[in-house]
Amino acid sequence: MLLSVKSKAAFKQACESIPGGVNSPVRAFGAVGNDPLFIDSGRGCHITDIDGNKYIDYVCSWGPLILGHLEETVITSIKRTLEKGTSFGAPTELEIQLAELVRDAVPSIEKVRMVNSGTEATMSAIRLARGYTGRDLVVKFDGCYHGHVDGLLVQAGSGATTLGTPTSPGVPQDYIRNTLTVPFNDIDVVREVCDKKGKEIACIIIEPVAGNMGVIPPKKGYLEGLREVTENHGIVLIFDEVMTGFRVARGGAQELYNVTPDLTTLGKIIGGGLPVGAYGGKSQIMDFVSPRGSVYQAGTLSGNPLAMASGIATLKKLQEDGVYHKLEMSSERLAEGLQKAAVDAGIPTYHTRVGSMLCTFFHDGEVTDYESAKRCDTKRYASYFHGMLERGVYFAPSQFEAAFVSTAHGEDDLDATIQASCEVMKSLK
Ligand code: KE4
Repeated sequence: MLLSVKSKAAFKQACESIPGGVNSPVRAFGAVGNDPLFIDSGRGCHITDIDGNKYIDYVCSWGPLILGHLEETVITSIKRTLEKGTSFGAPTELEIQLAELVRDAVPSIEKVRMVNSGTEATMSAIRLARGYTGRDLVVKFDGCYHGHVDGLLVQAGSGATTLGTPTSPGVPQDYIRNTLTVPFNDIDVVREVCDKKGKEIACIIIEPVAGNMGVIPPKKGYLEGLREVTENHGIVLIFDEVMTGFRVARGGAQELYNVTPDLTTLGKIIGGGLPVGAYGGKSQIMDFVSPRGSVYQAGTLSGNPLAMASGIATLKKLQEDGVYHKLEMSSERLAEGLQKAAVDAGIPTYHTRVGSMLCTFFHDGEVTDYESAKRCDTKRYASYFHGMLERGVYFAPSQFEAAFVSTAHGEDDLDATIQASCEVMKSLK
């Protein structure tokens, strides 16, 4: 049994001042039971909680830490920038550097605007698509999560699904009226909706690899189909690559699947652990954004120097030869080991992986969309989660999330994770 006296005390105290004791719902262990662990520090692929328990970390701050905790070039970059100040509310050359690093990796992005979170990025991209097309309707996909944007908290994944509120209270019907939701991975439904309402649809926003209902790759030809139907109807295609950007490939899912969206949203990795989001795409569309154009969007700390410095160092590191090959080898080793552990124990699971994001679905059969994801045995996932935690492995506290491998995960860490999974899977029989 884990020693978690200090975490329990901290959680009790946190609940006095913070709703649910956390600043983001999915951290609260609501779906897996018990109180959340309060983390004291991280280094490499490890985190240590305030009771001194050390874990191999596969949450990686929900994706940003693709280089692991305290990566030296990132920390040096932040420290050096800090010595010159924290924020000026005026342009800095760091913002140009990060913008150019993003453009270098994602050629479809001709212009990019920095914001402070993935939510801000998707919210702004949708406003831009509406302003550019003069249309109101937005299409999203069941189980995809694009942050807590009012109009997108409809059949949303991640914490919204984990905590049983895929469509959140507090969002007026009037907002939802303009949001159409369709199943992920079914191109015929998208074609039908566009045939019926194409002239009213401003944009279709999708996670090109779904990462918020567990990890679900697009079916063969699906993204190409989306590109074709949006072209035909003059609909802005938005790839929400907040999670997949610089994760599944340096150029994101659009590089991996060779499908080019009109707009891309980014976050997580481009901040290297500090708050950054971004949206970008064709100049023809991006030039509608204020002050170049009239679609308004702003932010006090957008382009914050420390966050830019962190993102710049991270993206520079990801330009190095062999980084993505190492991530691929590590992720494949882990995925194969986790799958073998489940098969050897006779536990019905379905395993997915795209690059260094992966998922073990506790489901006997394929998981290709939200409906099949929701049929997972979340209780068994919770038992697995705690079994792994007790063996020093920290996976996401929800079946409807992804596990992330970083460049800091070494073979010993991966093999220890696989060994722990063999033991825990056997204990689930
Ligand atoms: P943020 O506002 O949390 O920075 O980004 C929202 C967002 C947008 N798009 C995608 C594809 C995302 O995955 C996210 C956020 N991801 C969740 C984890 N699945 C963040 C974790 C949390 O909510 O605490």
